This record gives sequence, structure tokens and C-alpha cells, in this order.
Amino acid sequence: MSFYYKALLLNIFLFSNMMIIAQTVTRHYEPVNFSQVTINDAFWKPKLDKVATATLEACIHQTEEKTPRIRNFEKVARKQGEQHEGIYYDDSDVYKALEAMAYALKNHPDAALEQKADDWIDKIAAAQLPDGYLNTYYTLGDLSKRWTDMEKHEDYCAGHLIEAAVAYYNTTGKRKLLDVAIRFADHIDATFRLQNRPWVSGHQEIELALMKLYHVTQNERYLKLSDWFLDQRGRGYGKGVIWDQWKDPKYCQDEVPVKDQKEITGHAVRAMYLYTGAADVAAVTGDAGYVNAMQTVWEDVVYRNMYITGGIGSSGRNEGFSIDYDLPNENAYCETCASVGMVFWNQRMNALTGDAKFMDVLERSLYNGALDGLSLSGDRFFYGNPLASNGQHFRREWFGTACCPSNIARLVSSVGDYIYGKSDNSLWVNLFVGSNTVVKIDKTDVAVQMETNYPWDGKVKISVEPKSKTKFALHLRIPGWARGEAVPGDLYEFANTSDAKTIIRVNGKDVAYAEVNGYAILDREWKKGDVVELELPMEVRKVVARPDLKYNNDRVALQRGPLVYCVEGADNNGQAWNMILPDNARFTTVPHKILTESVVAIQADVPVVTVSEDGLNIKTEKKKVTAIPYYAWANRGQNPMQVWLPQKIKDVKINY
Ligand code: FUB
Ligand code: ZN
Repeated sequence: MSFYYKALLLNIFLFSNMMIIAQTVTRHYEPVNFSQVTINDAFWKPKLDKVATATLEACIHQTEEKTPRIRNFEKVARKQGEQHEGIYYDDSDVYKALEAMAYALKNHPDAALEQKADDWIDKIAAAQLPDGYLNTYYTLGDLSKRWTDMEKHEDYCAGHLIEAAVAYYNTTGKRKLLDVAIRFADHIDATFRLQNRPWVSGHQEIELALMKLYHVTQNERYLKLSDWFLDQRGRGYGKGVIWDQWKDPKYCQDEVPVKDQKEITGHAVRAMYLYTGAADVAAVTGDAGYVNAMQTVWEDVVYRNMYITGGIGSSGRNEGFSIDYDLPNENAYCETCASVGMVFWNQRMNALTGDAKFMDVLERSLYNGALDGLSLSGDRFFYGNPLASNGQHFRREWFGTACCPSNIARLVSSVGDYIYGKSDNSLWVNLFVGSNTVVKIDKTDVAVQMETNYPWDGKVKISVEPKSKTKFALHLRIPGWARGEAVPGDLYEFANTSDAKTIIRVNGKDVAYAEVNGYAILDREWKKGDVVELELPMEVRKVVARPDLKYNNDRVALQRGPLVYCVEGADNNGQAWNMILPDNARFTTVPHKILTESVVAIQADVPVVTVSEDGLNIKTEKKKVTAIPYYAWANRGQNPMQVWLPQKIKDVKINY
């Protein structure tokens, strides 16, 4: 039965007893799971290996030795009345690291790492109570208070446990953690939905996790529970419980029901996880209520509240959104987890709608705002990701609230989830990553191999090998930036037009193609040995911001392909704020090394202001300025940095 047909039937089944068959949407494709994708890409594979080694080593060290996270699980199992140590949501970091281990084991098999994961799983399983409850904060504390405080992240931790369990099952086929997750999810379902006991999750996450559990178990109970959690929001149940701290239901997107939401508010990570879960439910039930609401909220994010890096949540006060167009650069909060959440949500929206604009935003957040959260060495992290620095920012080994390190670890190591999609008669290529997979399209196995040096180079070669000749449509994403669109909407635009064209060849011949929603559609009979070549124009583009973004007035940013660039002191005699970028600046690109990372840097001869050695004079002279990919900054000590480069002398500052 086709995916669409199943979704429609299920929708009718779920809602027919309410006599309402709501307007339905059908998901355009099903993402190909990371466990089916092998990555050998020059850009990503070293990062996957780094996460599998250095990043996870850091997470394991912090989780086991430097902090009490694993110790809390051991204490529960010992049952000796020992106290909980740390913060009430610390369990979640164990689960997220475990999830990253699961993905890493696919990309970088490692018996010792698998053994470590199995040891952790034993400890987690031993901390589960007979009724399925699992949370070290309450079990070591006052268990009679469990499920009394919606803000205490019990369901958030449960969500991360479920996600880890599904990932580990997908990679290894081992069920132990999955069975723990199922028992916990059943406990939650019995405690809340089946008793219709109001509960607004204080930190959304469980909604999307339950949908993963639904897909792996095919048990509709989890779909219903996820939808139930979504439906709790915006009905006043959180009043006096989770709003206290903020006196504002907007903080946790609880002001109106999800289907009535129109604007982005509050905590950025909470919002991203919420909308990801809603899109996941809509993908199965076809519920247009969620999709319509999310389209409007998405526009509010992307058209008015997104950094050029794809980061969101400019305010540290609420770790989230403030007012429209309030996007400071040096004080940007822009949490790594929020960019990770942008990747999650935009993937779901892309699959639901088949519109590449969501993948354009995903790619922007992934290669810039999110990747910036991880050092090139793999063992240092950014929590906030500013777009300008006077040298005060640096990556840290860990944080008290340590949500970001394991979040970026799990995102990078699961990048295989975002590359391909499939539907009954189509193959979707969304990201350009050297990789291979086999997808079943209309009962035929089709092997796909992608080769590329993206994002440094715009050439992508895709070999398609169906087992037997078969007709299907290849949906090949043509990024917005290659079509002259800096971002969807008008928050940012390219300063100049370009004549450069995207070229697509099939078996060496240029082909004309229909373009639908940002995808080139190559609908034909495919046979063994067919090769598609895509050539994207990798030009240096200047980006200007809408005047409402006052921090960017009289400034430009540089972008090449999906990468946003910055000027960092390490490449420019310790200075990053002392140049202006005139309209007529000419750019060249050069291979460049940042530690061991080979990148393409951008250079231009531009006016640079310097102070004489005796400190008595300033002069302006043309000098070569080097810009590097934003994600790679802050790896060579503390340095000034800027993404938005001044065009007028009034904005020049000299560090001396
Ligand atoms: O509350 C759990 C996590 O800690 C949030 O997602 C982050 O924003 C940080 O506050
Ligand atoms: Zn975080």
C-alpha cells in the first residue's frame, strides 16, 4: 500500500469517530534513514570520524568522570538512599550522547564504543522502576513528587531516552534500550492520555520522540500520545505550573493551541522540538491544521527572526526569540541546540511539502549555525554562536547545562538522515554529500552513489543503478542560493545579480529540466550506468540585510555556496574589525588551512585602517583580507571576528 494511501486511511481511522475528516496533507517523501546511508564524503566523513572519537570521548569523559550523570543511574540501581547530584535534566545528556554513539557506530564501527554504549544501557535499564518510570532526579529524590511539576523535564528526558533507543536499535538491532523506552512510554501513556490528565510538557521533545517510537514499533498508541501532548498546549493547563518563571505562556509556546499558532515566540529549542513533533504527526495523520500553522510560524522565523547563519533565538534572557528583526551580532545568543532544532524541523517541513525552501534553510543552519557549535578538534563547544566577537568568545570543554555538546554530536553523526528521500515513484536528493545508499522505488532496488567535493566545489556526480530498467522521477534540489535567492523571504538578499547558471547533464548531455518548488525533476526511465552531473555556480556572493536589521546596516556578509564567511583575526594580523568592504571589492578564492581543516578562503584587497607603532597616527591602506567559513572560526585561540563587514568608515574599530 502506498505511503500516501496509508496516511489517508490512518487519518480517517483516527478522526472518523469525531465525524470530522479534516483537510489532509500528504507527505511528499520519506527520508532515507541514516542506517541505510554510507558516507565517504571529503567534508563530512572526517567530521563523522571526529565525532565518533574526540567528541564522544569528551562526552563520555564528562558523563562518567567529571560530572555525576552516570553515577546517578548507578545510585538508583544500588537503592541505598543516595542523593541525586547535578541538575534535574542531566539524564537527557546521557541519552543524547548514547544516541550520538548509535549513529557513530554506523559511520565508524568501534567495538569498544559499542561496549561502552551497552554498559550505559545496562545502567539505564537497571534504574527503571517496575512501572516503567525512569528518572534519576525523582527516583533519588522525592518519588512521591514525580509528575507534579511540568517544568521538571521528566518527559523531555523520556523523549531523549526514546530517541537514543530508536537510534541504537536502528544501528545495532539490539532491543534492550528500546524495550526500556517502550515501558517508559507506556507508563506515560497510562499516566496521562488514558486518564486524560492534563499535562503540558515544560520542554517539548517527547512529541517527536514518540513519533520515532511509533515508526519503529508501528504501535499507534505512540502516535496518539504524541498528538495528545501537542493538543494539551494552549489550553491554560500550564498556567501557574510552567509559566511561573516567565509569567508568560509564550515562553513555552503555550499561549494558544498549536494549530492556532501564527508567530514564533519564547524559547527557541522548545519551539523547534515542538514543531518538529507536530510535523511528524501531520506526516502520518495528514492533519492540515498543524501544517498550516507551521507554515505561518515558519515564515515568522525565516522572514523576520533568523540570522544569516541559519541560527535563531537572539536573546539570552529567554534563550529564544525577542521582537522581530532584533538580531544583534556580538551579543547573539543563537544556541547550538536551536540550530540543531532548525535542521530537524526544516527536514520535516521539506518532506511534508516537497518544497526545497525548507531544505535551503536546513542547509544554512547545518553548515553554519549548527556546525559552528563544534570545534575542529571535536572536543570543544560553543553554546551560543555570535556573529561578531571582540575576542571575548572561546569554545569550552563542557557546560553546567550541557545540552549542546551531545546535541551537535548527534546531529553531525546523523547527517546521513538528511541526504536522500524516497516515495513510490521518486528519488529525492536533498544534500550534496559523498555517499551511497540503496532505495526501493516502485519495487525496484535502486543503488545511488553520490560523489562531490561540496561545499568547496559545485560539481556533484550521481550514479543511478536500478536493478532493472525503471521509470521514476529524480528530484534534484537546486539550492536557492544557486537560483539567486539568498534566503526564502526578504530578510537577506544578494547585493548583485549573477548570470551564472546551474547545469545538469545526464550521461554527459545537457538536459532541459522542469523545476518544481526548487527541485529539478528528471522523470525518465533509468538504467544501470546512468550518471547525472550537477554543476552549481560557486561564486562569492555579497549579502545585504533588510534595513530593519539595524545591526547590519551599511554592512555586507559573504557567502559561497551554502557557507557563510567571516573575517577572523587569526588570518588578518589579529584584526577583524578594521577594514571596509567597498562595493567594487573583487574577490578571489584560495585553498587555505585552518589547523588540519582544508577550506576555501575568500580574499580581497580592501581598505584597512591601522595605527602606527608609536600610536600617534592612523592610516588607511589597501591590504589583502582573508575570510574563512564561519563554522571554522575560534579554533586558533581568542580572536576578533565579524560576519557582517562594514562598508563605511564609521563602523571600523581597531584593536590595539
Ligand atoms: O532545558 C534544557 C536545555 O537547556 C534547553 O533546551 C537549552 O536551551 C538549555 O536551557
Ligand atoms: Zn543547547
